[in-house]
Amino acid sequence: MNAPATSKTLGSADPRVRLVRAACPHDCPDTCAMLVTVKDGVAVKVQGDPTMPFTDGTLCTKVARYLERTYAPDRVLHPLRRAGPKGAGEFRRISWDEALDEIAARLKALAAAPEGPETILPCSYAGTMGMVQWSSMDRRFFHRLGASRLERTLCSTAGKVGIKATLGGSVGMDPERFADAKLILLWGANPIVSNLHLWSRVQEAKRRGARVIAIDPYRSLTAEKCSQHVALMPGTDGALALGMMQVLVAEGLIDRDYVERHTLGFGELAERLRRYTPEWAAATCGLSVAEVVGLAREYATVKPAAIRLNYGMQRHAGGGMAARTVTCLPALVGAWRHPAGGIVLSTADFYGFDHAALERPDLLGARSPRTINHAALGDALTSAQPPVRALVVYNNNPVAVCPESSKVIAGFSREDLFCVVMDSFLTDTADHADIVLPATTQLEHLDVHKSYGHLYALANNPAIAPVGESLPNSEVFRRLAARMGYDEPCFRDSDEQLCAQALRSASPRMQGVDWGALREGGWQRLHVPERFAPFAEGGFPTASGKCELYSDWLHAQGVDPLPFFSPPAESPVSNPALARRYPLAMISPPARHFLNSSFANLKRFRDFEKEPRLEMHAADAAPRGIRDGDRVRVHNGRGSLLLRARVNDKPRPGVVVIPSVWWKKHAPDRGNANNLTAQRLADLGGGATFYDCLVEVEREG
Ligand SMILES: Nc1nc2c(c(=O)[nH]1)N[C@H]1C(S)=C(S)[C@@H](COP(=O)(O)OP(=O)(O)OC[C@H]3O[C@@H](n4cnc5c(=O)[nH]c(N)nc54)[C@H](O)[C@@H]3O)O[C@H]1N2
Ligand SMILES: Nc1nc2c(c(=O)[nH]1)N[C@H]1C(S)=C(S)[C@@H](COP(=O)(O)OP(=O)(O)OC[C@H]3O[C@@H](n4cnc5c(=O)[nH]c(N)nc54)[C@H](O)[C@@H]3O)O[C@H]1N2
Ligand SMILES: [Mo]
Repeated sequence: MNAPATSKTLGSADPRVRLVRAACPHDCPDTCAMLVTVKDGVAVKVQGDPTMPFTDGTLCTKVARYLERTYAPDRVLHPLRRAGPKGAGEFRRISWDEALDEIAARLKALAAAPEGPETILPCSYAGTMGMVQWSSMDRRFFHRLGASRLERTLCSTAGKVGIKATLGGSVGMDPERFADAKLILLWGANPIVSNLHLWSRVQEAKRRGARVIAIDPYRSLTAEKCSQHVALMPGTDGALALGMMQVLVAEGLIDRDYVERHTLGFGELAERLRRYTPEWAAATCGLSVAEVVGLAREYATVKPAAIRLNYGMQRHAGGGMAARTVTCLPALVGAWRHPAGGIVLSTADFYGFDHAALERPDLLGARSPRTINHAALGDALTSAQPPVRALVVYNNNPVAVCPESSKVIAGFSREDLFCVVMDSFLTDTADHADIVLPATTQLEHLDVHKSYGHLYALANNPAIAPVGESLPNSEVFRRLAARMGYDEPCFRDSDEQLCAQALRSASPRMQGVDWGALREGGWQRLHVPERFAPFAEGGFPTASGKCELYSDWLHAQGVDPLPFFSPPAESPVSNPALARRYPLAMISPPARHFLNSSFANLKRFRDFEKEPRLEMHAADAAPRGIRDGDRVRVHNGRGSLLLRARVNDKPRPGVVVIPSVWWKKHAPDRGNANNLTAQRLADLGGGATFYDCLVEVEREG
């Protein structure tokens, strides 16, 4: 355990007051640098670090109130053992020794049984993004054990693989440069809600005369403030990009020089584009031909042009190919030439953190345990062979966030499944646990962070001692490893050592980023120029070094090497019979005051969001006799859900929106949007397809 540490550079006149440099742990591209004021051992204030350029002194409404989370009255303070039926959330207090002894005994017995350790599954995701608490000692533990491996596909893998095909990795333009762009496309992105510090850059660009266009089926808070809103049908982004590309080629709007020097396969792409007319694209997307053609012309002629692609557009069956296709656009018009031009979905691969050192996959030895896809956890828990017999959940609330809840809940309700949940709160998932272990929040543990939305590394110093008996994830796995008899030295590494290991890297961009300095200063920019134009002279991290319009890498995986339109799985075109029964496309993007399902337990944030709601267009509400404020039942073949209807014309016709992710136990009928979503996987990366979901809506009562 690490003693709370203070940065020497942050002195205070009052000896009882300390200022601690910290980092926001949440799964958000902004990864803010925070300053925590501590008085007499109690955290009394959190604020955005004014010296950190991307954070620029501000935090979002949720994290500005992080103290309410840390000191919430409903924090789990002690280990607990189940004292009622699964799901009832009835527990009694036990000691850490009792809890860890029992867990180790159960895991040992399963590992020694004929089916072996594959019947054990770690189940973790993005509750915290710090390297130590997210993926270090835990991974070492499960690798050593030989447990089933979890493919963590809930969020981004389809898009990640899609852009890897085109650009070579999760790289792109520097989000800090958006302020200098003259045209900004917010493509499947709602930065006011989910990427607030990028929005400040977009506003700055607007003040300097830039046009900002939202491409989104929903008139989000962001779309409302844009110069133009292109409201396409969900899952049709690939078609829009293909139609735009045909216009670029047909009208001679291509940057020939850039394309010749820095792309691969333009000839083949141009040939492919013949089938994708703007008329076809408009019909497929539910747009006018003028919108498609106008967007293409503006994109090619206004420079510099920046695209913020975000994960909303890849939660569909064709999401991977859609992300790959949109990502071809900047090279065609030479947008990469300028630091404020190009596209960015994620900046994660600019970092060279040493994940192998943290996670130690070598501890598997020659074993190659099965993998289980997180997006199909419901199926895994109800039908995998050999069955999953023990589940260790941390940084994750799968009962609320995984698709097709009926199956997920059936799995978690199995009496023969031994389930451990490590969390700071009694979530929907914890209610199903046999043993609950209290987890520290970010103010109570040490960590080191990268970001997927800027180019800085951050340190998180613990500001206060753990609340109650809570422990960091890393410490729980350290103690479990000792009980299992794992005597490799790596199981005794401290959190401090783990942070240093994460940063030990030969990557040129990590030059000068060192744990001692980072811990002291809180944040450091990667070794990249201030006005960074990563691909102005090509140099993409693909096999060819070029932007791959034609991808041998995809071809080798049996995927079409050229961009093509891969439609949603649930749409009138791909499944007309289903669309007749369930004619509305449902999406469930982030609610502004929740962070996935985090913060949704705190009354303040629920009050901001009021109640679980379904937003719809009058053109869909009227024929169903639904008026604003009515109670409605949303349903499909997978489930049903009771909500309050908001008839506000924000979703385009044909689309309904359920801001998410509510805890089920706070909803009128103990359900949330994932009662309706499907476990079907996306075309690339095995990604989840939360927004590929047809439903019908009826007035209730
Ligand atoms: N406040 C808040 N911030 C968050 C989160 C949160 O829960 N709350 N979650 C964090 C996480 S984990 C992530 S991954 C990011 C997500 O960040 P984003 O990817 O920005 O999030 P989404 O809201 O899923 O998607 C943004 C927009 O995409 C639209 N959209 C949905 N389907 C489509 C489509 O097919 N095409 C197009 N063009 N648009 C579509 C939605 O209507 C939404 O307005 O945000 C992070 N930030
Ligand atoms: N319908 C629908 N479903 C979705 C989405 C959607 O848009 N619509 N979005 C999807 C996306 S993009 C994502 S990323 C996933 C996110 O799903 P999750 O990764 O499960 O994220 P959270 O809901 O924030 O829950 C994480 C849990 O981790 C806990 N936690 C936080 N820090 C720590 C820690 O240090 N230690 C331990 N032990 N626990 C900790 C929190 O208290 C919280 O209960 O949800 C997905 N589900
Ligand atoms: Mo996510």
